[in-house]
Amino acid sequence: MFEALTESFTSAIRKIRFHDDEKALTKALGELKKALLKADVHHKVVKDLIDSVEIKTKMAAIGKDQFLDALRSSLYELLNVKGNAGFVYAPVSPTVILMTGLQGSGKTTTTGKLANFLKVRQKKRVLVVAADLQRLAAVEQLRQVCASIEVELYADETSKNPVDVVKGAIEYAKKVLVDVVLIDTAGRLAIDDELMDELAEVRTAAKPHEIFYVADSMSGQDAVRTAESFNEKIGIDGVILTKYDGDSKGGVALGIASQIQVPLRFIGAGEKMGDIEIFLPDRIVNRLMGLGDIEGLAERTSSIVDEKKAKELNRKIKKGEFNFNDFLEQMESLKKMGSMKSIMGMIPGMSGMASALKDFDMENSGELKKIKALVSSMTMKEREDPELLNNARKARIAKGCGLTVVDVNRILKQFKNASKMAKRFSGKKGMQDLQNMMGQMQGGARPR
Ligand SMILES: Nc1nc2c(ncn2[C@@H]2O[C@H](COP(=O)(O)OP(=O)(O)OP(=O)(O)O)[C@@H](O)[C@H]2O)c(=O)[nH]1
Ligand SMILES: [Mg+2]
Repeated sequence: MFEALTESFTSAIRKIRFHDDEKALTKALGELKKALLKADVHHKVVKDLIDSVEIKTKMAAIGKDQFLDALRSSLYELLNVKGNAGFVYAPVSPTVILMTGLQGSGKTTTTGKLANFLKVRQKKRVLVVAADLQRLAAVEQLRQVCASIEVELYADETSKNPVDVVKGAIEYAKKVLVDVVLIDTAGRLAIDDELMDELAEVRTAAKPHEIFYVADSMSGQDAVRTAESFNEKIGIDGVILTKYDGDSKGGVALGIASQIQVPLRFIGAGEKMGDIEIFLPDRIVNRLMGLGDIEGLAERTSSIVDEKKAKELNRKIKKGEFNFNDFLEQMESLKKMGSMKSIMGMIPGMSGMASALKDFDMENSGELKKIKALVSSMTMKEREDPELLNNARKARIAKGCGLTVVDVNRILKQFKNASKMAKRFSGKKGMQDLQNMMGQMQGGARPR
């Protein structure tokens, strides 16, 4: 995420030296301007940003540090508009959030992602409400989403009236002491009066603390325009941009808050439940300037990995008891974390590597399929104790999973290395080792 934008900023930063003249500044600003316009940031937003950086740099005397400070504070001002940031809880539970947006923008998926984020990361009890009674199968879709993240769903398929459903849901939420209620609503093809009226009625019934507008970032400046008219008609408190993974330009995220004066709160970048990130201006500024976001990375990991499980795993690794079941589980959770590319950009100094990894697809990787086949051909005992694997067993397994013995040996060796490496990283020097390894990787072969 943000690779294109980060590249624009870091390349402008590289153009400025410690002590410099006006010509160098003009050149850096000119390049930045071109890059931002290319990234589809609205021209007025670009102009304001560039002007602000120029004035601030000149006021402090032209030089690299001054330029960095100016850029940092101008970016922060651009992103930090009046309103809440991240997820904000109401003083009295339950916090009620109404999810709105055009048809297909990603409301239902985002409702699930947000529920998962609040449940796993913030340990909240979440109730998701199915108030889309327009589209056939909408309730069923939401039910599947909720089942996959193990979050409770409130639905009433006999009802045709979302207002009744919402009233029932709020009453229930209060009774069973839910922390957060997320209401998924019907999509609108365009802003038409009938559906707007329905939304207004739902709003009256739900009395939400906040209304989130879910916008498809791939629709570019259209996303900004529709968010603006939703804000005029219904009033919105936050924007969530979705499908950011498919938006190679990404500039909408930079401009939307200042353009409509409503803060951007979350960004969705992928179809999986873990593919959501909280949008906090100061963190994003660091990231855009190529400084990474370790906090965000930790959050991302912990929204996937169960803390208790992580501790247990750590214990096993240290004792050398890491087995094939753990291995498979780790692979699965890496998959849930989303693409490697989006993760790399969060590690300081690694943003440049993100583009090299863009084609590395965990889910469809042939290697991962082989590993899965291999593990599923093992007996339970073998999975728990890799030491059992003698030649006869290896031959049986190879047959069972349709691989050659050479393949089986190679994967087993990989597993041994992974388990050794894990043991190393679990120690005190772990992070240092990991960084060294990353450094080597950067100069080494690219993963396929
Ligand atoms: N790549 C990608 N796909 C997404 C993302 N968010 C949602 N989608 C996909 O977009 C499609 C529509 O998502 P939904 O969540 O059903 O959208 P919706 O707004 O609820 O749609 P309606 O209920 O019909 O109005 C689905 O295929 C999702 O998987 C995202 O961040 N990235
Ligand atoms: Mg939906």
